[in-house]
Order: sequence, then C-alpha cells, then structure tokens
Amino acid sequence: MKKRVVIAMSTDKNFIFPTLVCITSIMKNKSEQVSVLIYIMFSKNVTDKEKSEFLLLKNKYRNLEFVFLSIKEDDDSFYTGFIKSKASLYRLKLASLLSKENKCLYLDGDTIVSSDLFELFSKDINNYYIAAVRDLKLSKKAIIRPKLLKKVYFNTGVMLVNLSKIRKDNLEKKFHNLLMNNNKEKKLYFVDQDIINIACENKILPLHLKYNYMTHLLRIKVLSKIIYSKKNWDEAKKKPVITHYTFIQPWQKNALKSFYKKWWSYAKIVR
Ligand SMILES: [Mn+2]
Repeated sequence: MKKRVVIAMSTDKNFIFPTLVCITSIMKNKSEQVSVLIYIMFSKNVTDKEKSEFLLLKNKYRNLEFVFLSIKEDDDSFYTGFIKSKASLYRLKLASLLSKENKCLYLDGDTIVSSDLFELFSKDINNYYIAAVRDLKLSKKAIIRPKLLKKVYFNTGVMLVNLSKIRKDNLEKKFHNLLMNNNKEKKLYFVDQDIINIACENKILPLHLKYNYMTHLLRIKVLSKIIYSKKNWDEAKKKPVITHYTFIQPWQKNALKSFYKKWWSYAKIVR
C-alpha cells in the first residue's frame, strides 16, 4: 500500500536555501514506500529561478511532488513583531490554502528531519486542531518569568494540523481577528505562535519532544526540565526525529560549524 505524507512549508527569498536543505533531509531519511507531497507557500518576492530549484529536487528524488502556492500579502493584515518574515504567518491560512487536504504537517524552514515522517503524520488528531511540542512560555520580549514557565504553551514550528476541523469550526476567522487586534495592541511577541496557542487552547495534542527538538532549549536546560521528563529529554537528544534550529541558525555567520554538522551534511548535497 502506498503511504503518503502531506507537508506544508512557507518561504520568502531568504529562506529558500534552508527550505531546500530540510526537504533534502526528508527525502534522504524516508522509507521507500512513502511518497511525499509538499505544498510550498512562496512570498511574492520569490523569483521563478528560485522556484525552479525545488524542481531540481523533484528530478533528483523519487516519490516527491510539489504544489506551489504564491501568496499575495494583504499588507495591512500583517504585523511584524518578532517574526523574521511575514511568510511565517502563512501557517495561519493553511486550512484555506490547502483546500484539498484534510491534514498536513507544517514544518519551519529551519528544521532537519532525521527519520521517516509517516508515523508522525498518521497520528490520530481527530479531536484536536493541532498536535505540537511544548515550549517554554516567555513573556513579551522573550524574557523568562518564573510564573509563566509552567504555563502550557506550544511551539508551532512543527505542527500536525487538522485542516478539516479548522475549516469546520471556522478557526481562521479567529486567527484573523487575533491578528487584527494585535496590529493595534501589539501585545504578542511570537505573533503567529501566540495566536495559534490562544485560538487552539485545550485542543492541542502534546507531542514527544523528539518531534521538535529545539536548540534554544539547550541554552536553558535547567528550565527545560520543568516541562519535559528526563526520559523524553534523553530520547529526544539521542534520536531526534526533527531538529529545530531555534537559537542561532546554522547558516548564520556566528554559527559554530561543529555544532551544526548535521545541518551542513545535508546543505552540502542540496545542489
Ligand atoms: Mn523556526
């Protein structure tokens, strides 16, 4: 039987290369019988030449398909708080953009996949809007505040998304209202992530840390132990399914190459 994994990623001009690196890692580590369909949401500054780089990957790997979506940004509906790019807000529109799909796995471009994704993709999330990994809740401007640390809060760089339920409950409207409200009040720091946490509250299935092993946690290991069990921490560290470069990104000038060996091993074979 054919197994299919549906993935969604968003990118602007600056994230093309990391996105190609992530896709390379997906294709190198998937099992033979799994086919991968990736929706790429491009911001409008991405050129045709840049888009064609994705087609080169399609020629290189079997069982890989792309759907390209060019996003027209409605400028006044996008507020840039601590978001590196407006493209990170496209995840709020997945349910309408991927109108033919019932479920997708959203991946940030600053991730590397080290195993087959079918098991994660197959998780039952019928009663939830998303499944995601817990993160430490920081205050506005990303300051650590003790009373916030135990608050249940999720990282949205890796999410299994129940698109049907989001459509059924018209959750995109709620996302939009929260975004509009924040354009005025500017209270949210991790804008898109905060919005998803608020709108999906109590309807988020927590995932094992290995599905979104975030590098910023290594900087605050002591605090991380508040929300992850030692067992989960050790398992994630030993064999992460998805590594998420949430601190310094591997391709940045000040990144220590030896720490980011895994990322560079895929970066070298992209082109
Ligand atoms: Mn990220």
